[in-house]
Amino acid sequence: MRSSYSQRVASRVWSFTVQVKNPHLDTMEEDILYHFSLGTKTHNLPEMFGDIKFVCVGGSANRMRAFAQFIHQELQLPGNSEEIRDICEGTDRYCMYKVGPVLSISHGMGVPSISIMLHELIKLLHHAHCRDVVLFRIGTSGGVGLAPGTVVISSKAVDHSFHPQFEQVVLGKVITRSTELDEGLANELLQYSTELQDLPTVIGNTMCTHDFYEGQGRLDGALCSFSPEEKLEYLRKAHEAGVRNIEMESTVFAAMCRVCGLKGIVLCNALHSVWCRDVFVALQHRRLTVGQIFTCGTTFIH
Ligand code: R2B
Ligand code: URA
Repeated sequence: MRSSYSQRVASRVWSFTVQVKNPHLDTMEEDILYHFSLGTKTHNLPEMFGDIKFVCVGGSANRMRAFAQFIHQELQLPGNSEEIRDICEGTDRYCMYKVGPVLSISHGMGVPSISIMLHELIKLLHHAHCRDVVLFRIGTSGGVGLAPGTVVISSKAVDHSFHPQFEQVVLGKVITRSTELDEGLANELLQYSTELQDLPTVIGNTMCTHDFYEGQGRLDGALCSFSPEEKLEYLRKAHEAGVRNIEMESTVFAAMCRVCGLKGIVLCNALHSVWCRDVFVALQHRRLTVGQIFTCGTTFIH
């Protein structure tokens, strides 16, 4: 029989606090989490969030509400899952739902959007004195040489040159941070996927781009500065470098989790293969994504 999550936590002797890496925070009288519409003076963050063990983040507000409702039903929590409240209702930047030990948050599209959310989330978990938190990005992506619907568990997030790094400009200078993810957790999830029916899953590198169109080699944007052959050559090189899917948030997600002592997992459904693209298949698989990700998330909690 598989051991429970808490047994696994105990056997790993986990006791990770969430570390903010900013000495200035200690000197501040109040910390306002602007884009969550929460603050240390206006809200009792330890009481509201102290028991959080899993944070699941994804791009779309509707999807993350649906995810929270699904978890609510899976955990058989009291009350009507239709009535779960958006904790961030004071702002329309992100939505946030708490269901038992699970926090479900939307992050919008692209590195700048998820990065703002992650700064405030990490501070929130720190102020709430949360321990042993695992952070999942559950998202959509374009597959590279994969059957549509395949789930990719990221071994690392890589940049446009296939390097496992995230470059952040700070005071006009580039700071480079590592984007390696937890190999043990990735293997654990892969193991679970073998127990589920019809859940093709692979571990691979996830390439994070700063654009959906030219940045991902698409020929159908408003601009296109390359030929179909050049596109295929780039994707072939990406595949050779271990890239199995492409999305737009994983590098900053991985980098910030690493620096702040959080276990981070990136789980994406490859909506379609960018080598054999079919918009209708992609749309059908959008529904499948949610189903598959639910299964992964809930299996992990059991
Ligand atoms: C996946 O899907 C979005 C683009 O359509 C982007 O946020 C991502 O990473
Ligand atoms: N998200 C992306 O960033 N790219 C895709 O191809 C699909 C979803």
